[in-house]
Parts: sequence; C-alpha cells; structure tokens
Amino acid sequence: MVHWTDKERSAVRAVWEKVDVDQIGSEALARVLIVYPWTERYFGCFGDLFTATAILNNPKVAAHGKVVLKALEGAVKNMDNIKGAYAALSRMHCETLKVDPDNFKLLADCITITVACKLKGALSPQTQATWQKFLSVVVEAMGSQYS
Ligand code: HNI
Repeated sequence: MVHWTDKERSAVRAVWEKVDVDQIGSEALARVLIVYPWTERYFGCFGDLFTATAILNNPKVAAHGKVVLKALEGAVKNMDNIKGAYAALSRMHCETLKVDPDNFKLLADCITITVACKLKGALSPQTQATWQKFLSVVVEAMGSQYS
C-alpha cells in the first residue's frame, strides 16, 4: 500500500483546491488529443477532432474532460484506497472501452502540465513531486483491472 505523509496529503489537497475542474479537465483532455493524436481513436463519436483548433473548440471534448477530472476527486478523497475507488472505472476502461492502459500515463502527464501552466510558481518542485506521486497511484489504479 502507498504511504502518504501528512505533508504529502496536504500538498495534494492544496493543489486540488486550486484546480478549476472544468477548465483543467477540458484543457488536459484536449492536450492529450493534440499531443498524442492516436488517442483520438477512442473518441470516434466526438465529431471534428481533425485539427488542434477543432479539438480546443469541441464541446464534447470539453464536457468529457470535466467528467474525467471530476473523477479525480474520488482519488483525492480516498488516498488510502485509490485502487478500490477506481476498480469499477478500471474494469470499464478495460472491458468496455478497451483503452490501452499506456494512455493513462499520457493523460496524467497532460494534467500535470495543465495544472503547472495555471499554478506557475505556486507549484514548487516539491509539490510537483508529490502531485506526480499521487497521479502515478491513480494511473496504477486505472490499470489495476487489466490482466
Ligand atoms: Ni476515461 C469515460 C475517467 C483516462 C477514454 N473516463 C470515462 C468516464 C470517467 C473516466 C469517469 C465516464 C464513465 C461513465 O460514463 O460511467 N478516464 C477517467 C480517468 C482517467 C481516464 C480518471 C485517467 C486518469 N479515458 C482515459 C484515457 C482515455 C479514456 C487515457 C483514452 C485515451 N473514458 C474514455 C472514453 C470514455 C471514458 C472513450 C467514454 C466516453 C463517452 O462518453 O462515450
């Protein structure tokens, strides 16, 4: 089981409190689709994803980005059992959506970059380290039901 110090718990909470879920979610998902274009294959019903501009202005990308980031709240609130909190979501991504689990890390990196663009100097290297530790546990949990 992952061990969290009190300092790490409060660092994760502090970043989360500064995150505007709607904005960061939309921007992070758009970033994944632009930087790693092969991820578009999972979003065939989202309409026009042909250019970066189209992705950035696509309302379905924006809406889904919010849904994904809102799901992170479950991890922030269950830091001692992220795997349990994400078991059903992991199974769904594996069995129904058939998302390659390598993509979870790509999304996590895009979330960190989007958060960093917003927080700027407020995201110290130490806070970034803790935030990335947190997201790596999320990535592992999202991959936990793949066999
Ligand atoms: Ni993901 C649906 C959370 C990574 C492709 N995804 C969801 C839903 C949540 C969610 C919540 C909605 C579930 C429901 O309807 O019951 N996704 C997460 C989280 C991560 C993640 C927390 C990683 C941190 N998803 C990814 C990645 C991809 C992905 C990396 C593909 C590259 N997700 C999808 C697709 C759907 C989806 C596709 C269904 C979308 C739709 O509306 O049809």
